[in-house]
Amino acid sequence: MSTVVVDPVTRIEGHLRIEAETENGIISRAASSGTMLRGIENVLIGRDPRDAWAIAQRICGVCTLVHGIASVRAVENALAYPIPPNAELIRNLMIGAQFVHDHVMHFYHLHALDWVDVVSALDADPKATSDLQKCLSPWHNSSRSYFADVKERLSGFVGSGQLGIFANGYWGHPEYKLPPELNLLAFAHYLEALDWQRKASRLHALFGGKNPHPNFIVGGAPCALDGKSGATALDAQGRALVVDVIADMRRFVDEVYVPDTLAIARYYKDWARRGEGVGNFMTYGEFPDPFFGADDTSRLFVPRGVILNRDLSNIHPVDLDDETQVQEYVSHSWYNYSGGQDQPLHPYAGETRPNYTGPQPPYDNLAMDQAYSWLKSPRWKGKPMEVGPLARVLMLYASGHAETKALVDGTLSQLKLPQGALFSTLGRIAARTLETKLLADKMSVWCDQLLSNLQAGDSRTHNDDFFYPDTWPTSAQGAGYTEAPRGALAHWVVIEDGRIANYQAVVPSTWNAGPRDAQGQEGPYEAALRGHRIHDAQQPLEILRTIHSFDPCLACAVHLVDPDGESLVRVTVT
Ligand code: NFE
Ligand code: MG
Repeated sequence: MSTVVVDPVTRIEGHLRIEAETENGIISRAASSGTMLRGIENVLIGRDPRDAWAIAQRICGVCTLVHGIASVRAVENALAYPIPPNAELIRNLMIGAQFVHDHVMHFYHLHALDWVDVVSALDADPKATSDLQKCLSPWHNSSRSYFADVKERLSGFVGSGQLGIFANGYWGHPEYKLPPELNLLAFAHYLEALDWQRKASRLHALFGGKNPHPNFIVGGAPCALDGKSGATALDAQGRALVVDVIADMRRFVDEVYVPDTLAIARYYKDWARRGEGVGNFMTYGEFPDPFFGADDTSRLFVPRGVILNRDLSNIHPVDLDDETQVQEYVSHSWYNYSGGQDQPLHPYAGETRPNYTGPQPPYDNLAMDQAYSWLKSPRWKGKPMEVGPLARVLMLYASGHAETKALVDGTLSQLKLPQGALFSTLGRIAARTLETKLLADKMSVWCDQLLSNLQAGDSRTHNDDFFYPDTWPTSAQGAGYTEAPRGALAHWVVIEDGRIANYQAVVPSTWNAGPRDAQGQEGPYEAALRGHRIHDAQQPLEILRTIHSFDPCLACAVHLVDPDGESLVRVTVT
């Protein structure tokens, strides 16, 4: 047996170590370890719950808005404080924009280089690349001279010997299968996506004042639409910009992201049989009907539920207040629980008490039967759950959403793959692309609704009802959910005498990247790695492909900073 260690995994947010034990080159078991501690949950205790969103949002700089949303919803849920339809629409638009921005960035900047060999692009013929682009979509950057120019820029990089952000790739690895022209085309779009995302961010700045970390408010959205309070983001110019930004997002998704995903997937169909994972999927759901509000979870655009053992014929209901459903274990985590290490806790009663028990860095290997991660192990009714784009697309598909069915079935038939191919590394990537298409289109609908509300004279964006702590119950608790790009996210808040008595966030990357539980059940990353054949242990590209397909964010997952924490920068093989 040998062990492949990837530490840190790069092109993610935060600090992740993967250890994979291999027998004859095949992974027999793996450990996923979050190696840095941060402390946001504990920072929130004792504060005014109306301020929690601003602090909670600092959990992450990637999914910058989702913790703000989960936080204001938790407080609104606890204090039964409804918000007006326009606020719901603005939140839907902001969450939608986060998805589209985040997924495109993940595909091109964090994941593409696992599949696209940048150095091979130097062998591409610009004319053939131009023909390929014209065949894939009507995207405007398609001329021979455009691709000749991109190739020139790339050879400047390589020729200078300074690959910069492209250094340390496993270029030339035999698992790279794309022809040079597709490599060049994808590289061109890598650069274009950097520019595109700058404009996409403006939607958050318009509604929330800034990006990253737009502003929120408990009880609504913090922007005026009536113009009474002076300047408003949504004056005629602002409205035109929102429409323009959404059109720009949709064009890039339709003409670049979707066709690129399909074109690349054709060469990697064997990845539809790798990286299956735990086979259980969970969504909290997202995008409330603006007229019914977030508490009416029967009307969410992405439904709430659980799929067990890949059985799409049965959706199990999820209740965030039921203390027997969502629970976190710390049996293999560097935390203490006051009631016993193997006794899982529901987040209302959750505890965040760091307890590092070693090994002392630098260490060679983790002991998988002991504590080995700063992540907890969340479980739903005791079972590990995969969350994220695949879970959401499966939930839409299983609940009969016509557009999703058409998109998924169309994609499978174009790639000549069976439905079972969805449960894989490739399925996860395709699901992310398809949900981006669904949501970018949906954003136009929410935008139209918002503009017609305004036209009809409803410009309310927040609840003006009396909302001061002396009107609150002495004690209250609430759960605020959202779907973050990486999956189901919720915050649980307990309020006593107007202050936060307990605050717990259970985060998508914790669901996916968490360690084993008291029963020894693996988390989704760990399960997904089992069975991978590693072609070259010095270049563990296969591990990166499957781990990146989940889009890890360890800043989110641990959300606790150890000033003395060291991280090891190495890839080792023992
Ligand atoms: Ni930091 Fe996050 C998303 C959240 S991942 S990126 O999406 O919540 O766990
Ligand atoms: Mg937590």
